[in-house]
Amino acid sequence: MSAGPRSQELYREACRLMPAGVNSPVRAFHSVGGEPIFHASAAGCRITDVDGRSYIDYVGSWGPLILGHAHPAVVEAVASAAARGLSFGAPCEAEIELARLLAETVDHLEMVRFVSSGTEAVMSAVRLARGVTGRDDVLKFSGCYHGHADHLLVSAGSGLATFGRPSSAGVPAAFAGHTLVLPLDDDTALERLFAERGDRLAAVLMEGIPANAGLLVQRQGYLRRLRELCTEHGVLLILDEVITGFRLGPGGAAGLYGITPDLATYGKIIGGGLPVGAYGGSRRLMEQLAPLGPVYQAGTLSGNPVAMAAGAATLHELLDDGGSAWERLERTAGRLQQGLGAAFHDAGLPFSIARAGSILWLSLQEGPPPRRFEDIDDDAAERYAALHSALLDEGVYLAPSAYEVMFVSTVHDEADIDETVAAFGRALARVGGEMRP
Ligand code: KE4
Repeated sequence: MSAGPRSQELYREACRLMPAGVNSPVRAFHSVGGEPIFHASAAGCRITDVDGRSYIDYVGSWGPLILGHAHPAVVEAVASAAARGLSFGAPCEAEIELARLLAETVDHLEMVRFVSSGTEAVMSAVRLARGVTGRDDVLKFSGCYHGHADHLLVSAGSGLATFGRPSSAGVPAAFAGHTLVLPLDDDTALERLFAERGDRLAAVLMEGIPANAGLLVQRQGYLRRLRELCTEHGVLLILDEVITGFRLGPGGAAGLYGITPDLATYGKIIGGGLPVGAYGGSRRLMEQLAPLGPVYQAGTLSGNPVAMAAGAATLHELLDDGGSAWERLERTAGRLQQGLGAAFHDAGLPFSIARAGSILWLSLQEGPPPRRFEDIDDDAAERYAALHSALLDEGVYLAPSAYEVMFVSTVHDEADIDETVAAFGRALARVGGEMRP
């Protein structure tokens, strides 16, 4: 599918002014081919592009829009807040309301600090962990993404427990030198690393459920052992819930797995579509932050009243009806998983669908969904590209990357799901031949 004429015209102008015409690389469609589609408006679960074409949306702005686009309660909260002032750079009641919603919902959040992105939240949580422990090294896992702070843009070195190598130009090797990288789901490698270096680790960073290289659902036993090892070695466990926070339920991945992190990071849903990130944990840890403690972090638009209002309205919609929102999400996403499974089965193609609540990932390879980045079939990305383009023709909008997930919202209904499944059937009939390994 090619973008419409107006979208193409805008893309040419965008490319003149912004690198690849985008403000975040994955949006450029480079891994799926074709040109990005310029969005004109969106409502509910549907997007309308600048050429008047509409699509059922499963990107949801990469996760924030659990209530769908332009939810009336969120739009009204934003408009009302904006009319009272767009930014103060000073304490305001809206910060208390969102902080209270987080602290009252998530047991391990005694205190939070708001920032303006998930990257800032994770970067700051790592600095806090280093400041509190006096240690420098941080462990992350290959395939996991925690934002674009220099020391976290690292890829696994060869072998197992290795110090990361910068995965981006502009990151000095020294900046990656305190970041260790392990493959996920490898008990032996984890035990060995803690035995050798546990007393030098400030923190372990783990996505609630790794969802940036497919959806790599981890074993509860693996996560519980990670928690034990952190406790044994005085290492802070930072659970990165930027995607999973309030996506999987009120307690996020921590609640789902029964894991209590020392610090947790949030973004996306807690901003309701506006720029909000947060990190939080015990009072003991959080009061090490400036101006009370020695760990510095700041931000001009941190706690922005309009963004706080969007986040609070979103969380109220999710929390106020006693959790039924997540029950609806489970039913809708389960229907989608079942329907897509049937469509791929009828097409005779290798696939598996990983799902955690309203997050789904199409793994276009033989066998069960991988738990480790290293087990993802490189060729699957090409197969995905053919499907992505064909689905655009059929009015379904998936992320322009084989490694990104699908998000279902509370406003996707059975008819939308059935329409999506039918679109997949038509798309697979057209491009299934290109997708065979
Ligand atoms: P932001 O700085 O993009 O708000 O958050 C960074 C981040 C941190 N932690 C996790 C687990 C994340 O998934 C992210 C950002 N997610 C990607 C998409 N999977 C953002 C989309 C993009 O980079 O354009």
